Amino acid sequence: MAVIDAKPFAYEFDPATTALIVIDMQRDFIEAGGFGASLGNDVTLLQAVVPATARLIAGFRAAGLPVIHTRECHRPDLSDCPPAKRTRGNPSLRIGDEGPMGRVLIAGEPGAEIVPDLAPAPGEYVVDKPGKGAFYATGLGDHLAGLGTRSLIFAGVTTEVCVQTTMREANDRGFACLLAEDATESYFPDFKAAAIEMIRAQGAIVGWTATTAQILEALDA
Ligand code: TIU
Repeated sequence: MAVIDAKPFAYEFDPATTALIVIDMQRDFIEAGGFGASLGNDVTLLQAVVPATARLIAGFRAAGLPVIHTRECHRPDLSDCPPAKRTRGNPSLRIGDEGPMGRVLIAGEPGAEIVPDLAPAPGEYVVDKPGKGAFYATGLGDHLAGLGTRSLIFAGVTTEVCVQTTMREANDRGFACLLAEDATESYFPDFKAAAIEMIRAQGAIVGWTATTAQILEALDA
């Protein structure tokens, strides 16, 4: 067993049954002209966690452990996009509209791709998901069951939306979840801080948190 001096207490895991999940590090959330920007957000905040996320991915690859990537996106005919999601609020571009990176949040369009620095390696599992959580309406649960995964390390964006939703889904499915604090980001720094607090409150009610350096050190040990 490996151990991380995590918060709120030590996180013990068997690397052989651990996977990394990188949530939605897509151009649509991280670059100008995408879905995140269309909602009125400052996307430059999210770019800051690309290097730490890249180090985490490299560490898992070097250890021969699974790296799983998710992408929030919809079918071109929008058949998997509930109208309640598409019509929500007053964005400058709606899901499916043509933007500078192609149609917003549509599978196969440039904006839906993962940023080049974090591109999936050949053979790595990529989950296209219509919701904020990565288990809803995807094959992720079956894939993890096939791998025998028990522990999940999380990175990606945004902390309080797709990362937290997926961690909660995973926690309910019996996975021991740990979030890399410096490899996740929100458009709202206060929301990131609050999400991290609520994940690890009440004796790790949703999961643990630790730094990328701590995680990599534990993998090396
Ligand atoms: N808007 C926002 O903060 N996030 C999302 O819509 N999706 C993800 O978090 N991936």
